[in-house]
Amino acid sequence: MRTETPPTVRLEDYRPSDHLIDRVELDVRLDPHDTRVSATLALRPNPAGRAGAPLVLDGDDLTLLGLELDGQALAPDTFRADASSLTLHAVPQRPFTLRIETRLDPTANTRLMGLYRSSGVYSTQCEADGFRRITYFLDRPDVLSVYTTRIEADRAAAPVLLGNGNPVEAGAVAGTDRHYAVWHDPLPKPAYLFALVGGRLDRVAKGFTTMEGRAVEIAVYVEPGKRDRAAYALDAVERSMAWDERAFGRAYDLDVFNVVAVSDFNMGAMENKGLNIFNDKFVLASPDTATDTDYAAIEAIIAHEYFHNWSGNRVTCRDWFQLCLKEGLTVFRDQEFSSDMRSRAVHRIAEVRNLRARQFPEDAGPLAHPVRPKQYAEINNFYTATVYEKGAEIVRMLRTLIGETAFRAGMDRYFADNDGTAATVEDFLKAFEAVTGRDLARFAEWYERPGTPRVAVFGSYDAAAKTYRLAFRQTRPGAGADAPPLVIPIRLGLVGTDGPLIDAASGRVEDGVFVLDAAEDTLTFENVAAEPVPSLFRGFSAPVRVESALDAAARLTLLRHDPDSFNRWEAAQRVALGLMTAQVRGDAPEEAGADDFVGALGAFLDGEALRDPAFAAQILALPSEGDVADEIGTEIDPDAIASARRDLRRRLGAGLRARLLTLREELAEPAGTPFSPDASAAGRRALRNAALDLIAAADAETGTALAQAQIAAATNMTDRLAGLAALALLPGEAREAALAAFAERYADEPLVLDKWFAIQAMIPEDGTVARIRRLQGHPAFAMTNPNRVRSLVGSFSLANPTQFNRADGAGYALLAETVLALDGTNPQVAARLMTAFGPWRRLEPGRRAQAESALRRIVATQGLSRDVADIGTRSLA
Ligand code: 0A1
Ligand code: ZN
Repeated sequence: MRTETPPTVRLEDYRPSDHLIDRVELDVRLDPHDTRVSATLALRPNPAGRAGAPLVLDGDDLTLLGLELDGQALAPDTFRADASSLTLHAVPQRPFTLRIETRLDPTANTRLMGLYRSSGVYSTQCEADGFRRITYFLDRPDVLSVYTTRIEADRAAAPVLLGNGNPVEAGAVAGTDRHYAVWHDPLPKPAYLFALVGGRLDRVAKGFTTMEGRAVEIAVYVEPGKRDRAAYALDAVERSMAWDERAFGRAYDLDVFNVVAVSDFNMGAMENKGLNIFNDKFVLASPDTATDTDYAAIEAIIAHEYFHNWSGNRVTCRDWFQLCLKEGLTVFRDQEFSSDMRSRAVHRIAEVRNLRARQFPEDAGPLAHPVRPKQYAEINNFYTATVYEKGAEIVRMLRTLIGETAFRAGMDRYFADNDGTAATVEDFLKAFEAVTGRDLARFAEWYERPGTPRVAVFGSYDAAAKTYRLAFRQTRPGAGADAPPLVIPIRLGLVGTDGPLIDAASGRVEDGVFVLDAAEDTLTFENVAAEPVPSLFRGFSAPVRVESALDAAARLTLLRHDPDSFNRWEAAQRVALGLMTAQVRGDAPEEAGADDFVGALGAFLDGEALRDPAFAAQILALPSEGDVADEIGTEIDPDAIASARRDLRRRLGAGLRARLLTLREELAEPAGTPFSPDASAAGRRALRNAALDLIAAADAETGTALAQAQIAAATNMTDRLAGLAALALLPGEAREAALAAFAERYADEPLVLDKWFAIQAMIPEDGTVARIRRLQGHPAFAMTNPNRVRSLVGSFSLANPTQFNRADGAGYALLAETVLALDGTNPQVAARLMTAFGPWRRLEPGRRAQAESALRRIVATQGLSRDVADIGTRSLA
C-alpha cells in the first residue's frame, strides 16, 4: 500500500510528450501468478516536445525483468527503474526500439486495475492509468500507437483469448498445453483503450453489415451456462450500431466487435477498442433475473460503450482534464439513443431525476468541480456525475442553441477534423463555430466553474396593455464572485389557465427558445388576452435551479394543460415538494393544498393513466427524500424529511385508493402473456407497481396482501422485486418470510442477491445497521466484489437517508469501517463509497458533527491510498 502526498496535476501545466510511441508489440504469457509481458515499443522524439529530454516511462507496481534498446541490453547505469517509473537518462534523437520485460501477478491484483484474474478470468482495465500496471509506458491519452498483441495461456484455463482490433492468427504452442492468439488493431489509440481477455467463456454472436458495406461479427462473451442471458445485450449492440449510422453517420470500423461480461469490475463498463469489457450486471438479463430498470440500463450502457468508438476512441482526449469531451458527449449520445428506443418524455424525466439525485448534490458539496476540472490529485476520482451528466447537459444546450441541423453538421465537422487525434473541449466547440459562424466563447463558460446556477423568474400581467412580462435573473452559487453570466437556453411558452395554449409573440423567442445571456433580462409578450401561466425550461432546457413564485394552483394548471410533458411532470413534483418542505419547516399545515394535489392526480389518472402508463408512473412517484433535502439545502434533518414524505404518500394512497386498485386490475397482464422488456410493457408494470407503493403506504394490511399475491404470481423480476420492496417497508413476519424465500430461490444468483442485499440495506428502520453487519457475514457477500459492496453498503449510504444519517452516528461508522476495510484491496471502490459523506456540511449540527468525526477518523488513518486520501481531504476542506 502506498501513501504519498498526492502531487497535484494541473491543466495549465499541460505540455506535449517529449517522445512518441508509434507501434507497440505486446507478448503476454498469462499465468495466474507469474504472467510475463514483453513490450516492444517503436519510439521517436516528438517534434512538439523538448529535444534531448530523458525518457520517463510510467509504471505502477511493476517488476522489471529485462530492458533492451535496439536489441542491446542496457547497462545498469543508463537507466533507473523502480515500481513507479523507468527513466532512461539519454535516448537517441531518432526512432529506436525499446524492449521491456515485466512480471505480474494477476491473481494478487485486487485493485482490478491493470491485468487481473478473478472468478477464473483474466481481464484488464486500463482507464485511466492501468496500462502502467502491465508495462512501463507513456501512459497518457495523447500518445497514440498501433498495437499488435500476442496472448498466450493454458488452453484449458483460457480457451478464449481476445484482444483489441481484428484477430490475425491463433494456434497451439508446440509441445505444451498452451495456445496463443494474435490480434492487431490498425487504428492508433492511447494505452487506456488497451484490453485483453482470457478465460472459459460462452459466446453468442450475430453478423452486421455497416452502411459502408463492412461485414462485422458482433459477439458477446459470458460466464459458461449464461448464454441465454446475453441475447438482449447482443441485440442492443446491433441496435446501437444501426442507430449511430442513422443519427450521427458513424459506422463501425473493425471486422469484429466483442463484448465480455466479467463479474468483478470497478465501474459499469469500458470502451476498449473493439473489445468492450462490462460489469456482468450490465450484460446479463433474463425475465426471471433482471428488472425493467436492468434491461434499460443494459441497453443504455451497451450503447454508451459502443458510441465511444467514435466519441472517445476515434477522437480521444488530449489529457484527462478533457474527460467530459468523451464522457459528456457520449452520455448525450446514449441518452438520445434511449429516447429513440423508448419514450422520449419519460426518458427525459429519468435523466433529470438522475441529474438532480447525483449531480446537483455533488455540485453543492465539497467535491464540486467544473465539468472540465482545472486540477486533480487522483484522476480516477473524477469519473463523476458532473463530468458525465452535467457534461451531457452542456452538449444538449449547445444543440438547443444552434438547432438540430447545425448541431449534426457540427458533429460531422468535429469527427472529420479530429479523427485519429487527441482533442480538447476547444476543438469540439471550434467545429460548431465553423459550421454556424457563431462565437461560442461565452457558452464555453459552462465548462469552467462548479455550482448549479439559479434562475429566478418573475411574471407580471398587464391586463390593460394585454402584455405579459417575464423578468429573469441568474446567479451562480459556488462559481466565485467574478463569474461572468452564463448563456442559458430557456425553452418556454405560455399556458392559459383554462386550457388552451396562449399563442403570444415575443420577437426574442426563436423556435420556442429564449436565450438568457445577461445577469438580468426581461421578455415581453404582446397580445396576451388573459393572465397566463408561464411554462419555463421546457424539457429541462438547462441544468439550473429555477425559482419562480408560481403557486400550487398555477402549477396544477401546467400539470393539466402544458403541451410539454416534462413540465407537466415537473409541475406535479414542485407541488409535492412544496407540500413536503412546508411540513418539514413547520409552516402552516397545507391541508387544502394536499387535497387539491390528490384531486389533481386523481383527475390525471382518470384521463391518462391507461393512455401512457410509463408517464403516469413518473407522475405518481414523489420526489425522493434526497430531492427534499436538496430543496431545503441547510440544517437537514433526514427524519423530518422522511416523515413528511411518508405522510404525503399515505395521503395519496388513501385519497386515490379506489382508483389505484382499479388501475392495478386494468393493468394486469392476462395469464400466459409472454414477457417483453419493451418500454410499453415496462411502463404498465411501472404504473402497477407505483400504485402498489402508494396503496401500501396508506394501508399496510392491503399492501401486504397485494405484495404477497404479486410475488406469488410474478412471472418476472420486476414484479417480484416490486412486491418485495413494498413488503420491505412493512415491518413484520411477512417481510422476513418473503426475504428468506427470495434468498433461497436465488441462492446461486449473485446479481439477484445484490437486489436482496440492497432492499434490506434500504429499510428505513433502526435495525438496519445491525442487519447490514449481519449480511456482511452472509456467504454470498464478498468485500472483493464491487457489486456486492455497492449493493449492501452503497445502497445504504446513498439510498437510506434516515439510517445512514442516524443521529448516533452508527451509519457513518459503518461506512467509515467499510471504506477503511476496502482501501487496502480496492482503493478506487473505497473512494467512491466514501463520496456518500459529500453532503455532510448541510446536515443539522448533531449529525454534522458525527459525520465530520467519521470523516476525520478515515483521514487520520495511516497508509491510506491516494484515492481515499484525496476524497477525504477535499471533503473536509
Ligand atoms: N470510460 C468508461 C468508464 C470507466 C472509467 C474508469 C474505469 O476504471 C477506473 C472503468 C470504466 C465509461 O465511460 O464507460
Ligand atoms: Zn463513457
